[in-house]
Parts: sequence; structure tokens; C-alpha cells
Amino acid sequence: MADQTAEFVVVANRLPVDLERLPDGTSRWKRSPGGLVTALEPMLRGREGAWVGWPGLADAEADPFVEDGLALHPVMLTAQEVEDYYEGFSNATLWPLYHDVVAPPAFHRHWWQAYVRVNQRFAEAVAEVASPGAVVWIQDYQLQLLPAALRALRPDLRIGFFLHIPFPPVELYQQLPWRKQVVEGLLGADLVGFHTPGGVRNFRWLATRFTEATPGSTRTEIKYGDRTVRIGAFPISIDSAHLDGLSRTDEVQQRAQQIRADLGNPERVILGVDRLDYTKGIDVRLRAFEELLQEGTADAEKTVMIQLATPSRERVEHYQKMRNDIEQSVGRINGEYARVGHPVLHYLHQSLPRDELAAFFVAADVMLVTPLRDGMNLVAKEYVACRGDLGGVLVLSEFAGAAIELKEAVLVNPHDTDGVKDALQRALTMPATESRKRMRSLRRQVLSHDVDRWARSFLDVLGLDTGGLPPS
Ligand code: ADQ
Repeated sequence: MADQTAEFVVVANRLPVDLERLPDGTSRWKRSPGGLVTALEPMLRGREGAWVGWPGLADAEADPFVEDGLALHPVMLTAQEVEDYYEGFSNATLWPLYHDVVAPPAFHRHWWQAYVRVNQRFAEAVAEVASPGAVVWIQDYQLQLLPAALRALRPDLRIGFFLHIPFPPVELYQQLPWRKQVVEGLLGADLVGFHTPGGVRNFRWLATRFTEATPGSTRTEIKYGDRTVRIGAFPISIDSAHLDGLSRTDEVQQRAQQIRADLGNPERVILGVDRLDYTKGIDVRLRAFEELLQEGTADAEKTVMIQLATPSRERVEHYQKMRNDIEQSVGRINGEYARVGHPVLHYLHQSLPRDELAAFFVAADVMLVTPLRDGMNLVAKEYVACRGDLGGVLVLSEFAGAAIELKEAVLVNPHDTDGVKDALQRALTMPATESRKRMRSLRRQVLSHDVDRWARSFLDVLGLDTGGLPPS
């Protein structure tokens, strides 16, 4: 039995550090900073905190270690488990199923078996590090069986679960052959959080339909056995103040000007920034842009579009096809409308550093965020945080969780190509008085609702005292 000393444990598929294999066969740790780490770090360091997760390398071995006061506990996966549990059940079954089946989910029993096995391994790892009565916060769809598996081992723990992707409507969810087991897994938690009230509603309905659970006395409670499971909407956010500050620095402002100059100082710059994923609707916006050019509504001499796409899940088949399709569209659009030395569409299949990304946000007149379905979409909020000058227009899909809070964006239905074209055209020609007014209101929302507030609101309901801790 290892030392059960951590009073607060975060569990996610990935650790906030990556294990990298070097050419000589040895391995080393590399930090991989993300929004979640930034938000939770002060709370983890402020008490005996631990993070349990996979370090991103298959068939490796790694011991727990402490980094800057934070205990990191690696859970290891074999290459076969990465294929079946991660690329298979998580990313080729659950991901498309939970995103409104915008791609067909694949159901394979051996993927499910690996998912069960890996969730059980996570449960055993957490049971070893959590102190008696500790608070455990489980993150996301890869670990939906973990709340119940952990409760079976450690009924003394207070367990929270947060889903970062949408929770689908019953008509779609019921396709899942293991729907009952997954809902029962989630009901092992004391608190289950979603981004939106829609997710809460869907889950409440499903839980009472597919399990023994019954509605609680309020809409945020479910009765399950002798326990009450709380459910609620907790819209995630970003480190708004930090990004606001970063975007105002001379370096970022100058870099933004440089980007515009490199583009040939066009009148209008349109930007898309996404993980390369079929849910993000990159094809939707390329089609809208292409048609505006075709019709002559947008002028290729005066308008430039940039699409930044972080490489993602390159080994999953559906992603390879989507990447080919997008790259073909980029080639076709430039083939038709570019001049030598002046592409009308710039496409970077690269992950950029934060300050460089902020410079792109500052440089863009129109930000196009058009997912077919998205749990939240942090890019929309990041763009707003970077526009302290009140410049720029955000075009945002109604199917992103962020649309609930960012009401002053130009909202679009990504399935309606004409609607997206109209919205893009409207954004390109919007009078500054209107766009500034909209941006001011968007900023009020994003700056007052940051990721720290998100984490605290969840943990307050779960019962972790976050009051005395310094803000991040
Ligand atoms: P994601 O699907 O990854 O997250 P999103 O919320 O947009 O989607 O976050 C992407 C992050 O990657 C952003 O912080 C963005 O800046 C960054 N990024 C994208 N392209 C980049 C590039 N080329 N270079 C550098 N950084 C880049 C999931 C859910 C979302 C939910 C989040 C958080 O799918 O709906 O908002 O989790 O809960």
C-alpha cells in the first residue's frame, strides 16, 4: 500500500507533464502547460495535492515524483491499450457519439474491454494516493467509469467528475451498447458537472431512464441508492487576465503588426484557430470563404484568411481523411484566387506558442469559430480576452457551449452555408461603433468569468474549501 497522503487529487487522462523518449532510448519529462493546470495548480500546491494521469508514452515505465510541491502519479498504458482505450473507445466511439454523431461512432467490444480495464487501473492508482476523506476531481470522457470504480475501493472519498465535451441527447446516446454501465460509472460521483444546462438535462433524463436512479428533490439532484448525486452546469473558461495582459505587451502588439505586414497589409484578416478535428467545422468556414470569393463579395486583393490547426489524433483514421480534405480545399482555393507571393488563404498545421497565438488574435479582424458541436470552445474566449483595443468581430457557432455566454458574438448555424457566408460578410463590413459595443460586452463576460472562478465554483459545490487560497 502506497502512502495515502494527498488531500486533493486531480485525475485526468493526461498528466500535466509528458514523458518523451529520446533517440538514445532513454526518456525525459517535459512540461505541457494547459488551462486546466494553470487553474488547478494553486489549489493543488496549497494543500497536499496530487495529479494522476497517463504521461503520453506507451510501453514505458515511470515512478511517481514530486515537481514543485505537486505529486505526479503516472498511470502507464501499453501500446495496445493506447490503441483500444484511447484512440479506439475514447476517440473513435465516445468522441463522435457525444458530438452529435457528426462522424459515425465505431462500437467494438475489445475497445470497451480496454476502457473498463484502464478505468479500473486509474481507480487503483487514485485509491493508493488519496488520503482518508480526500477530495478527488476526475476530468473528462476517457474516465467515465472511474467515479463508481473508485467509490467501490474507497467509499470515504468525495468524488467530483467534470465532462469537457457535450453530453448528448438520449436519441443519440442510446446507441451506445454500454450506455447503462457508463451512466452508472458517472453516478459513482458526488457531483457531476457539465458545461451547459443542456448537458445537465440530458444526463438527468438518461440516468433516470437507464439506471435505478430517480429524480431528486431539486433539478440539480439525482437519488441513486442511498446517495444523492448533485449535477450542475459549470461553464469552463480561460486565464483571462493573463491573456489580456500578454496581448497588450509591446512584443505581441509589434508581432501582430508584423503578421499583417507579412500578409501584405490587407484590409481584412480572417482567422480560424483549432485543434484539427472534424467537429470544429473548418471545412464549413473554408466553403463560406471560397463562395464569397467566387461571388466577388469578398475581394481576394483585400482579404486574407489564416487557418491555424494544431495536429491532433493523427493515428485515428477519420482524422487522416479530414486532414486530406482540408488540405485539398486550401490548395484549390489558393489555386483559384492567389497571386504569386500573395496566398489568399494561409494554412499552418502547427502548434504555436501562446504569445505567437495572442499576436494572431490581435492581428485578426474577424475570428471564425464554426464547430458543428463543441463542449465550450476556449478559442472564442481567448480571442475576446486578446482584444483590449475593442477591435475585431467574433463569429461563433450556436453549437458551441460558449454561445450561451457570448451572446454578443455574431451567432451562426454551421450547417447553413448561406448563413455562415452572410455572417462572415456582415463581420467583414460591420461598422466600428457596433463591433466595439459587441466586443465590450463580450469582454465584460470573459474577464469576469475566468478559469479560476470555474474551478472554485465546482469545488465549492463538491465541498473543498477554496476560500483561503490565493488567486492564481
Ligand atoms: P478542445 O477540443 O481542444 O477542448 P478548445 O476549447 O477550443 O478545444 O481548446 C483548444 C485549445 O488549444 C485552446 O486553448 C487553443 O488556444 C489551443 N490551440 C488551438 N490551436 C492551436 C495552435 N495552432 N497553436 C497553439 N494552440 C492552439 C475540449 C473541448 C472543448 C472545451 C475544452 C475545455 O472539446 O469544447 O472548451 O476541452 O473544456
